[in-house]
Amino acid sequence: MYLEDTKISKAIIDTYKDKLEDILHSDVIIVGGGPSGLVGASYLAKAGIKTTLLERNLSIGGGMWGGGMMMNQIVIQESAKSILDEFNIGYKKYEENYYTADSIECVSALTLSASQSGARILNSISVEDVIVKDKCISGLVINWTAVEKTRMPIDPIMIESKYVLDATGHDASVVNKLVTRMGNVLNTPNGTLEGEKPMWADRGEEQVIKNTREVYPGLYVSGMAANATFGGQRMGPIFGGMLISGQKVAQELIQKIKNC
Ligand code: 48F
Repeated sequence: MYLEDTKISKAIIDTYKDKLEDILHSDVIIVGGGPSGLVGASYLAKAGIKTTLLERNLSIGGGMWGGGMMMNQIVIQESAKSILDEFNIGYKKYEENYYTADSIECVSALTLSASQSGARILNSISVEDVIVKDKCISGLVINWTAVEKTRMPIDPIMIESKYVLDATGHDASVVNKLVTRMGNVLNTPNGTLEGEKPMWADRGEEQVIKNTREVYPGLYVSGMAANATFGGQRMGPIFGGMLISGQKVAQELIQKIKNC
């Protein structure tokens, strides 16, 4: 059958418009498609929560693709092994409490699970600002990453949600924007970002789970953004904490949304 050039274009325009319309209102918007954001998106969507995940880059996966120094292997500890099992990701025991997995398989499996669970995933979109009403985050301001990168003077559009999850890694870019706009309003010791502390894998992995929580009404942090916000150590290419952080934030949000 003959393939019409413009029919292909129209199919893309029509169906992408549906996606954009669909994300105008979400229960949870996750900013950042790294490991913690992807795991969070997967659990939330599986629980029937309307979840949107926005990623600045063309590819989903954040810092996981490159393993350690571009050697595409990651390390996972015992406490996160059950999450690998749940997502059907293969791993090998290296030593007691050290398991290795292929970073490409991990990103692919987490992305497929989030997408097939019903999370709406949009790439090449950057979150550039927050919507705050009555001292509560109620949505985000978004634009094409291409606009951000070329600094074209083009106005963004706005989307709403009950909750926002900052899963933007080291940048903690949603939290940073909130502080720029509102001052020291965070639920941290100094009301502002406490900043990431030096490398200490063992400590950082513990802290990232503890630091995964609400930092301002309506705004949660997970993954490295949680340690940047609450002042935790960095931990490098061990990823168990990232996975557990995504699981923890999803469990908390599911409970909050279902109880209200
Ligand atoms: O950094 P990232 O992988 O987040 P994470 O889940 O995982 C951290 C680890 O990868 C690693 C580590 C492990 O021990 O320390 O660093 O905390 O992914 C964050 C994603 O957020 C995107 C960014 O492109 C990346 O893919 N991102 C950042 N700012 C924005 C954004 C923004 N303003 N809008 C949309 N996406």
